[in-house]
Amino acid sequence: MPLRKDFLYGFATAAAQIEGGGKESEEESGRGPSIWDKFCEDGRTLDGSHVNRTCNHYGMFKEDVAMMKSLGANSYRFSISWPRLIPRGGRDDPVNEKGIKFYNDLIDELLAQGLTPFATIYHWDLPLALQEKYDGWNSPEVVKDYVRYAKLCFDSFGDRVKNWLTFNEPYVTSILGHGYGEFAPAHKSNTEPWITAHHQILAHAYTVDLYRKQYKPKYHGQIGITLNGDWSEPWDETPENIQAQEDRLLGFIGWFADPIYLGSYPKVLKTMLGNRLPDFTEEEIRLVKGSSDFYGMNTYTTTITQAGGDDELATKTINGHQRKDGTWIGTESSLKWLRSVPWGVRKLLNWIYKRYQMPIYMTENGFAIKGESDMSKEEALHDKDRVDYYQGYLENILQAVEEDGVDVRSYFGWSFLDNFEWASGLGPRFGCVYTDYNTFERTPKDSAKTLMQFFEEHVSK
Ligand code: GCO
Repeated sequence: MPLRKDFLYGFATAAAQIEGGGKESEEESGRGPSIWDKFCEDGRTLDGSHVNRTCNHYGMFKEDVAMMKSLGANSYRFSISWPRLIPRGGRDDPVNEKGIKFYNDLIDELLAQGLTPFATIYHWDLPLALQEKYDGWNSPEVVKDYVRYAKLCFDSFGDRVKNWLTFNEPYVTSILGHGYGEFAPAHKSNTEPWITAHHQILAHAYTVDLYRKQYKPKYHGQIGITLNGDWSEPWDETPENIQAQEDRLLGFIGWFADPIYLGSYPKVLKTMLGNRLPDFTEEEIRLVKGSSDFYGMNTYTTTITQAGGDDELATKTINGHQRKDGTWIGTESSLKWLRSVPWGVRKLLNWIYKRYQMPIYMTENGFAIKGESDMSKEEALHDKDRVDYYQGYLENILQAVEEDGVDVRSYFGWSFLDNFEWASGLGPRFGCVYTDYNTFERTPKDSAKTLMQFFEEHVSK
């Protein structure tokens, strides 16, 4: 049983990470600043790079679509920039027509080339004005502003975009943006993560309700959320470490997936957080439960989990890549949290499928090779560790589908281009296509071919 005939495959990107062509062109485009512009201006990126100058996808989208097409992709996952459409973000604020035109042109180009658009409504670039006005995701006001923004997306693009993601990885923006202060808006707090997450879940649920009532009947599209999550193995087989592994998966994935697919926050979170975890009203939870047409899945690595730790932001577990016997799992990458552990993805797919029983759309998976930013372009094009990563992960995904019966319906490699890796700036390279940051020239790496060849072979004709 190979992959489904309608399997979607290609590459994933996010607006803030690839669109910027430089300060002037961004200003000219009418995009308002996001919390990431401020983050960069405050000097918080590792290499001093600025989100307004990344890969110039804004100016080069036609070439990019043509390249994806020539590589063999049949779909493209991109995100829409809220401050590009509504520069100040609020429900009564003016719309930037140039922004609408940009995404219209992109979508039309994709369709003309036969690629199915898969659009993320929010991939972390909150309009800065909303952060300043009412503290962004901390305020329930943001829910209404988000729904208006999503409605604008459906009204403008819904006739052609049939696959929608409300949010990308609310875990990351909540924990890293509002807990550890490592991502925008750089807040350090042990209460904000659960409030900002709660508001994202509500904004998601109200938006899905709107889509299902007003747009789905005429456009027949589908809508869901995409969550990050990595498999974890227990440190050893003692009951406390087996429990820690389960707690880790629930605190990481279940925090969002449990309310959305099962109707309540996981017990472990309630026990750990007490009244720091907000409650849903009955009316809210009726909307939240069942508010995703599929399970959107981003995954990168596997960790080893141990009970203990005093980190109240991460369900009191310790996670790393070192086993009890001192050996390490997986190939190293350019980032500490990421190692290539192909066998973990099959276990994770099984865990998710069993618990939530939804069709799975894999919306991100990828690797940044250690030392790649110091390599010459020639060296970087032969990206063996990334080729190995993709081959290993894809074989395991295929086994999950063929042998375990997991229903997987898409796969998007992260990422199309080397791009702006948030707080790490332009250092780590995740692209299957090499970006020259001086000239914006793009050149496919070996991994782009590996990836597309795999689907050419395994998707039913
Ligand atoms: C994500 C992030 C991406 C990152 C990627 C690599 O959705 O996880 O959206 O933007 O670049 O995960 O860290």
